[in-house]
Amino acid sequence: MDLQHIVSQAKEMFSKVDNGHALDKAKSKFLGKSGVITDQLRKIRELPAEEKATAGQAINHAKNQIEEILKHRKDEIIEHKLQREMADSSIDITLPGRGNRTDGSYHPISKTLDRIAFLFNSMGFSVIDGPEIESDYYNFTALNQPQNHPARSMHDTFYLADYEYLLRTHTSPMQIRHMEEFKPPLRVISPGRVYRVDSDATHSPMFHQLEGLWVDDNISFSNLKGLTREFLRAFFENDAIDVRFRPSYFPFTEPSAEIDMFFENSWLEVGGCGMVHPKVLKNVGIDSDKYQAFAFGMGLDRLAMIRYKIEDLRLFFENDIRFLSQFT
Ligand code: 2NL
Repeated sequence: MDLQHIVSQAKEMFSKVDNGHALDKAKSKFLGKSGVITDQLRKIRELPAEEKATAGQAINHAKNQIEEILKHRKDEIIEHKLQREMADSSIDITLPGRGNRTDGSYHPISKTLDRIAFLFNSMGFSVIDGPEIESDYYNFTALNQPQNHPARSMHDTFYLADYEYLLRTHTSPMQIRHMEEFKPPLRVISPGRVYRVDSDATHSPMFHQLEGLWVDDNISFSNLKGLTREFLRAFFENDAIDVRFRPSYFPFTEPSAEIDMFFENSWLEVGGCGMVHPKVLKNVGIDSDKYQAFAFGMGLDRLAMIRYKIEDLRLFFENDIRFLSQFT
């Protein structure tokens, strides 16, 4: 049989198959146990001795050619398969990136708090932080609200361990702890989560309070008014904002006032304040003949609602991404 004819037969057969399995089958027709080339090699035995060497060389040459063609075709098939897979795939690696969609953003309450901390820092206040689970003593008794004091009913909360502990109803307990630990003069704000039994569009069982405290030997009620007014004007970026103090009552301050501000044609209540009650100062070992102190409390959530014009307090706590992503 003409060896070159066998080689071109192999070439033609290999070129007609398009997958590895079919190629293996075609290969065995030439190089397998009973393949054409194997057959030829076997037949060398029958040839006269002087022809054996030449025939052997020729057959091996043909065999090498076929193996070469096979390898080439195998590479082609692999390459085609890859090309086909890339064409079918929905990933277009030439498209530009879509950006990182998992970037988070600050919660409006956090942004508001950062801003408030910055403003008070610039007026010499430090920020203090403390436990949300408090003892009855720090939340009520130290603040001149002993057991059975009627003002306690306005601050009903969630209790733990048979009423021995509770979720703080204001951040004042932290200020009490601070006055116990450090000597005046003191200037701090204590922002944080507080809890009350209350729930509707403008009240949430958990909300954020911002309290401030200044203890010094030459401060007065008029400083308190000036400070709260300056803070509100800076916070709302409006130097024309009017602030009004309305007489009020808190067990821990005397005198006490509600803080109202004139905003977009009406008076809004934004917090309460007063001169710290002498009994409270006595409870923390501060001599009220030597020092005066004033304190104020505001709803952080309420300040954020006014600033961002948010109508419903509950939006802050529902974690709806459509709401939160507007505060990047
Ligand atoms: C409000 C009113 C207020 C205070 C908080 C305070 C703290 C200490 C001593 C005395 Cl340690 N007073 N804090 C005083 C008056 C009012 O909060 O409407 N908060 C949302």
